[in-house]
Amino acid sequence: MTSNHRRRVVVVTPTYDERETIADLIDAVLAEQDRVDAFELYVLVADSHSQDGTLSIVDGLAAQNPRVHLLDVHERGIGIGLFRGFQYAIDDLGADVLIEMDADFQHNPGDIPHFLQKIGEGYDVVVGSRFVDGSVNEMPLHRKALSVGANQVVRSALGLKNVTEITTSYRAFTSETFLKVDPDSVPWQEKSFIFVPVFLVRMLETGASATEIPMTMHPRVRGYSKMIYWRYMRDILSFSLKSRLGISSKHAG
Ligand SMILES: Nc1nc2c(ncn2[C@@H]2O[C@H](COP(=O)(O)OP(=O)(O)OP(=O)(O)O)[C@@H](O)[C@H]2O)c(=O)[nH]1
Ligand SMILES: [Mg+2]
Repeated sequence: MTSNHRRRVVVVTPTYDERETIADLIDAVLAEQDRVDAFELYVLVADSHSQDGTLSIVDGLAAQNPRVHLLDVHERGIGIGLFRGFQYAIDDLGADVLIEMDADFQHNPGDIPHFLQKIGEGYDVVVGSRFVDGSVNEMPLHRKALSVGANQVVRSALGLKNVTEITTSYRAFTSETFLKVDPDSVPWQEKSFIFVPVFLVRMLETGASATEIPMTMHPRVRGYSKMIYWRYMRDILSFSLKSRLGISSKHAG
């Protein structure tokens, strides 16, 4: 009966064409249940109507396992997948805590207990970082350089001091914190990945207590990348400049 008091965690993973990893990822996430007694783990795959069979793989797994859920958001964009996924996880799955995580195994499911330990200590937002002691970043050099640059630009433009990592999408936060963020202040309908850094900034602006944990970042080995770098860098620079100049737009980005 103690399980009645366990907090429900929904790991929301956005997907577009991830048939090569999604089944293994779901297994690996749910296998962490044994290491997180105080929480109940669920997975929600928020898919942009993939063309490669991802939908039917997840549909099949969801039919067999009540811990697995699928949301087809129909439109393209990581922001739409994540934002609609968080809403669905709270409204339909009763999430107390959300974890935002990529589906291609670049984020290590083994880090989940470390995120949840910090949530258990009372933090509202826990950020996985490649820039704190103990982190492991196996990305190629040019990708490392890009992430260092993008993080520096946003952090210095906004004067962010308490987080070192804004660009990778591996975080845990409470549903309460998500609900405090004004949907109009995050560019969740943009097709670029700009949603990822802006969403974290908006959560921090709610006054949420935040901490970072070291994370392990692997290069992608299966499937293909959907990141369009020039678009992302353009949007990062534009967001940083607007923030610096105090210009607010309805869909900031
Ligand atoms: N729902 C949804 N998810 C997406 C979309 N584009 C990307 N994703 C997912 O967002 C996550 C990150 O996308 P990636 O293509 O891996 O981007 P990245 O990790 O920056 O780039 P790589 O290092 O090259 O993999 C993955 O789980 C993708 O499947 C989209 O249009 N809709
Ligand atoms: Mg990736």
